[in-house]
Amino acid sequence: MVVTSKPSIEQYSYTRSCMPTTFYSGIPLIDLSDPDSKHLIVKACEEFGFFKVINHGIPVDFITNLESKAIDFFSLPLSEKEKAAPPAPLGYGNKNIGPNGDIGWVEYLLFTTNPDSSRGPFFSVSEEDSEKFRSALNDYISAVRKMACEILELMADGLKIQPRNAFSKLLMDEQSDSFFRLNHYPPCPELQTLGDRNMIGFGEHTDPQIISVLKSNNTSGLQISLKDGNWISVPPDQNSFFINVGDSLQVMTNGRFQSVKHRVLTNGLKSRVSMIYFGGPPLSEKIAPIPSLMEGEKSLYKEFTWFEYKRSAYNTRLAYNRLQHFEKI
Ligand code: GA4
Repeated sequence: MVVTSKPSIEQYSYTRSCMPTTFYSGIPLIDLSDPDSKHLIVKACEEFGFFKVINHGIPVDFITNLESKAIDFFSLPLSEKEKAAPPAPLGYGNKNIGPNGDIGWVEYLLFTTNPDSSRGPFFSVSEEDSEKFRSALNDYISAVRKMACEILELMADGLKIQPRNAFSKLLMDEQSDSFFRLNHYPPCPELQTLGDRNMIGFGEHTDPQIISVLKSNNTSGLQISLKDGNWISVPPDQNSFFINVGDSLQVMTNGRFQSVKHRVLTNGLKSRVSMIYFGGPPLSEKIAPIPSLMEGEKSLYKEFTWFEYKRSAYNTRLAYNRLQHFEKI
């Protein structure tokens, strides 16, 4: 992160009148070992588009290993980070989010989970470090993808969709267009001088893909928007995963599940590190409501492929309602 002087923090966005440390206690909690979890998952996706997962079965070593490698990377001098993973457009990013002028108090590594492209330019710092990092990433991403698929299959069961891999097969497809993101939100001590304003680490948005799996350290900052439009702060939990419904799943369920609007607020004292897997379909996949969910209902959306949605999404600012172009009037 570039070291900032006081005046430059004014270039960031802020929100007023919310209390980032008042945590919301009603986030749905899904125990993956509970035989009833499929019904609870469906309910959580309908009401929040968001839930927390425990008993996930992901080896702790995979998590701590990747997290410590991410921290090592973000601790490098800026010039080293830029050299090790140049943005092209994936790679290391600092403050700038996406191609359309959004900025946040964040630095990150962003790449596709396709094995070929993740080989890319990462960690040219040392060949040995690169190899270790790649192996930590592969272990983590494979385990998280497996859990995401299990959750998508429970969703399909809960929705009585046949076959039960109707969603998960899209993530397992060799051509699946999935992403992975490591975010570092440095603390911003100058925040104390800002009164009741909160600085934006990552601006409000919904995720375009099917499902996102987020893991963070114990630092607060993540907020989600409830259906009534109120923002609530998610209590951090370093031992659990958080799941977001993405825009594509909203379409595939014909609006029964809602993609969740979320954002991250900057912390004045502690660093926040998060790791997010964005499970997406192949580029050529038609995104449309699953026929068995329609039962006499009309599709709320015009037909489109994931490629068309992505192309349109990359022309928008973060906070934009991307699905509106694809809604039937
Ligand atoms: C939001 C979810 C993921 O982080 C992401 C983001 C992507 C980017 O950072 O390049 C986008 C954003 C995200 C949606 C709209 C466009 C694209 C930034 C942006 C302004 C990697 C993704 O897939 O979509």
